[in-house]
Amino acid sequence: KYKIQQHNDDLLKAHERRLSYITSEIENAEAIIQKVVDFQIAIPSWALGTGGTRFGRFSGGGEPRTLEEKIEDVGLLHSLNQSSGAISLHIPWDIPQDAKAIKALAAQHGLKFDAVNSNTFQDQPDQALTYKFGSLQNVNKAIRKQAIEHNIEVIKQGIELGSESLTVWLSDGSCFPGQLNFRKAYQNTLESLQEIYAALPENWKLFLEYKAFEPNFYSTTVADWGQSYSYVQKLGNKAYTLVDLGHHLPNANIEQIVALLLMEGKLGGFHFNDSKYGDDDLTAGSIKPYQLFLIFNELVEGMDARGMNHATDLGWMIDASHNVKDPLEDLLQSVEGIMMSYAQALSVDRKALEEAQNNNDVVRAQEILQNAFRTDVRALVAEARLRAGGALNPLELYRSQKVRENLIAERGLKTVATGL
Ligand code: PSV
Ligand code: MN
Ligand code: MN
Repeated sequence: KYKIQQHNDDLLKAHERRLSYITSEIENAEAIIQKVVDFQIAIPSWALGTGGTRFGRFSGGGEPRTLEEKIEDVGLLHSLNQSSGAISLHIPWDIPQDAKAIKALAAQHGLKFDAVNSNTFQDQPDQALTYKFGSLQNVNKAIRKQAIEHNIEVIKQGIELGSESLTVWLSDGSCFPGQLNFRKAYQNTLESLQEIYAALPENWKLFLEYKAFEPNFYSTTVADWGQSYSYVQKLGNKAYTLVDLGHHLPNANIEQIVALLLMEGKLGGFHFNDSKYGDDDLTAGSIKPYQLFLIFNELVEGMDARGMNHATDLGWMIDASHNVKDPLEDLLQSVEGIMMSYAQALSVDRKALEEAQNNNDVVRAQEILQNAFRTDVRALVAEARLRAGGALNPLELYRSQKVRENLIAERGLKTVATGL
């Protein structure tokens, strides 16, 4: 549909030149290509439109107005890169009225449903009780019950769609000292989570996402990985911690957090994005690419040590927001950034690194990692896309095919995607 064949033919010669160079440089190039082919990153339904900030929102035009159109947009990304074969829904921003039809539409685009996300951080128009002072932690039992029931409803909707995990992110916390009894807030949250956990099907996972601050600015009830770990540990073996890269205090060593959670068997998955200041939700790999590489370095090492399947054993999702860029272009960039970090991590000489570590050869160890990070693996990632039936340069094809212009013609210039 997007003239992928012709595009690839045009770029093939230059691509092959680059590919032959990199495959002569990297010993396991063929294995890397295969692993990249298998790797899929779920696209969040809420990142297909312009998010904006609390100060304003500048609509980009042609944004999806319905769940069907969101699925079409992810299908479009997937047809270009063959790496975005899943969509993550946020309920009730997304309301799958007719689950069967929605599932069939997704299947037409080769898409699966990744984790479903619940929302107890906003009040909905038809909602009886307010979440102003928290949801699962609330001092009011009826409010906790309402939030629990919402989560159970989200699980039910997810089952209909073939989803197999629930992501819970809680904005619960407090804005001023004294507002909250921390112990009671913890206890209420735990008991509420236990009720939600009890409603999970056998093959499902529950991901508990942590976040240091915002919207609460004094305390957050699930604020860091240790707190999330403490809950999921108590909940049981279907509960895991979810790492959103933007949810840490400045300078946190995220790669070490990832290594430890993985070692404890409690790492569930990711929300990839990048940030300079806080929960900036920027394009993955755009600000701190070395950090993203170091995270993948721990993932590859730790998953291999545990005999895990890279493609299927963790939840790989993007969580992003766009203010000035075309959301679809931004998502293509994010997926590319993630794939590059993954490919670079796969190229690390593990044996040599272990040797250097055992000899306390700091310089050598550092050189090994930096060498992998400084290697241009773009041709390997492009080759993976080519083999999977995608475009050698998805962004270039997206632009030359005037995809956004066509979407604007079809959907209009002033569109408001549902979501934040
Ligand atoms: C919260 O900041 C968060 O990262 C959670 O994953 C939410 O579900 C999402 O953003 C909402 O945009
Ligand atoms: Mn997130
Ligand atoms: Mn966030």
